[in-house]
Amino acid sequence: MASTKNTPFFIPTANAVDNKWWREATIYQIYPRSFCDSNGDGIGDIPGIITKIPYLKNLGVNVLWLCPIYVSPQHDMGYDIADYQAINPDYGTMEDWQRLRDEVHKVGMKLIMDLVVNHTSIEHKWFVESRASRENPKRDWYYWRPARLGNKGERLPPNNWRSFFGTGSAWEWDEGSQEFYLRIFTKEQPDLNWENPDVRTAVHDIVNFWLENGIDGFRVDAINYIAKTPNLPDAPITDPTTYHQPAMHLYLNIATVHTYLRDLNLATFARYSSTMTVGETPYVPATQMALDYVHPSRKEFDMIFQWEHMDIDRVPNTLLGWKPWALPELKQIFNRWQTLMYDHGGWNSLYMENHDQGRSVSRFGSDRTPEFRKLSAKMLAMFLSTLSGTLYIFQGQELGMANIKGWEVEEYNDVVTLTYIREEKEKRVRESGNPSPDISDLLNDIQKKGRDNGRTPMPWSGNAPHADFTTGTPWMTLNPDFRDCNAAAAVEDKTSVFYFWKELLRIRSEWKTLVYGGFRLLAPDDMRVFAYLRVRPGAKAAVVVLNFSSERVEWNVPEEASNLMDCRLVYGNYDSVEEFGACLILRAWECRLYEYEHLH
Ligand code: TEU
Ligand code: CA
Repeated sequence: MASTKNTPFFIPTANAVDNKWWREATIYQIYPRSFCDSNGDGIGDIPGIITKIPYLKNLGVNVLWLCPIYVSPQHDMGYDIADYQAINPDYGTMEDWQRLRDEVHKVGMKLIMDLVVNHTSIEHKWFVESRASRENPKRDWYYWRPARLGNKGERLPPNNWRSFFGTGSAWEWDEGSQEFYLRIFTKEQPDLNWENPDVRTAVHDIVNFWLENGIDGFRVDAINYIAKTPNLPDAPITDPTTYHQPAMHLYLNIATVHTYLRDLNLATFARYSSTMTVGETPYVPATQMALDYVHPSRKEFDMIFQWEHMDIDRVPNTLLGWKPWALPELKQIFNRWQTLMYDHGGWNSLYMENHDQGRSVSRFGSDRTPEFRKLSAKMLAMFLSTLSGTLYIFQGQELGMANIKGWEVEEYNDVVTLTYIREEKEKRVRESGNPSPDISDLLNDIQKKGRDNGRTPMPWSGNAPHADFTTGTPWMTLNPDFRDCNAAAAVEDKTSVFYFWKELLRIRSEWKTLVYGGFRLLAPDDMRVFAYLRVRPGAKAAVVVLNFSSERVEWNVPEEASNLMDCRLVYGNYDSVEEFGACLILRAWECRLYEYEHLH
């Protein structure tokens, strides 16, 4: 491409790069219940996971992250833990788990687990004791408060906090001991009182138990919720229609969280040489607040899961309301995070899916036709794998799995979805007086954002009846598209989304600029094309051009990139491409990765 100018690229100072293994790792998230069933009871299990290690090794991932497999009554699918040091019998035994750990290590991969310690299950022995009486020594392990008396003498929760899961109270009345307990999530998930040092020590013990057992790290659930504003003050009234007010600012990112996390780190992870931690932290912006969690000098986490891109299509103040989003906004979100971490020595985690989210292809790509599904899944794979940070793939993402189509509202299982539907329905009944209002539009929200979309069993083959996920009756209905989208077909087909991921992971493992380099956004306002440079002093730079639309786009290479000379196409999702010139012709969902000699 002809260059008129020869202005050097801005090359930011390289971030602190050490030899921590997790920076270059690709982490594969397993949702055990839906991964692979080995004994025909319809529930995925640990022996099933073991049989799939060769498949994962073939894909090229380095780490497996298991969603909770501990004893749990499963009110929130294992995120309500009743015993942190025992395996849920549905999933196998401790011996099975040890075998999994050993097999994973044998092939050179690592294993991380999920730590859920903002709350326990109501069935955990700590809570059973705690609720037994007001005098119980474990009473103070949770937040117990007497009722507040309303104007008409009615019993009200101790403060006006709204639950994170919906519009009801964050408190639950306990008939037995005549007090309320705090539970930000479901009523089966009472919040632990981290102000109590015994609670903190007990959590340290759990972490050390698993580290002693040879795990390589933890994903730490909802961890920015653990510190609550002292004395639990009322939230300001922003919704006059109800007593229960949004109160996130009173229980998210409260200052003491950082003391707790540093103590946790020093008592546990810091004592082991090569572990990794990733904290799940909804509603942390790309500011100093994020660095406070991840900067190495802070000794808290290695990285966090930021949420801004996952929230881009959510109607504010609703659980699952879906709204359209615009590409420039997505670009700014990634620009902020990529730049923040690079410039300040922090580190990003890169993900577009997990067990709480709709499938990325259905939200950020297109599942309108099988062809678009494949193309846009590949485009999104290129996007994620050409950014700086530790890369995460959620099970099925490597197949380009799409959201569920064709289910009725009644077929969804997830507690968040059910709460959303129930509350929206109640609201409509209240507002219209009609006892059975039309709620069919909610289906659209759920089809985009419902958590069940990511939780359908893995389609291992195109064979009926259950895609070889189980020989029995699956605990959850499979995504009906498994004949078109399944692992066996993908592994056979060199043009599959699976192979595209595999090749990207190979490229990424060799081209460290993709992992460590600086990020420079191009054409920020373009509504269809997301393009950026990845630069690293002394190394070949990368140019990434992604068409986030089903349209054919004639894209004029922006002025600031017009001195790219001798670009070489490294990879793309179409067989042939038109030359990289001043104007690129990009077909539907086309993606391209170019390399060029570095410029100074
Ligand atoms: O999630 C935290 C959380 O608040 C969201 O993921 C939430 O599920 C989403 O906003 C609803 O749409 C973690 C776990 O990942 C999730 O599965 C658990 O339900 C939650 O914590 C409680 O443990
Ligand atoms: Ca099973």
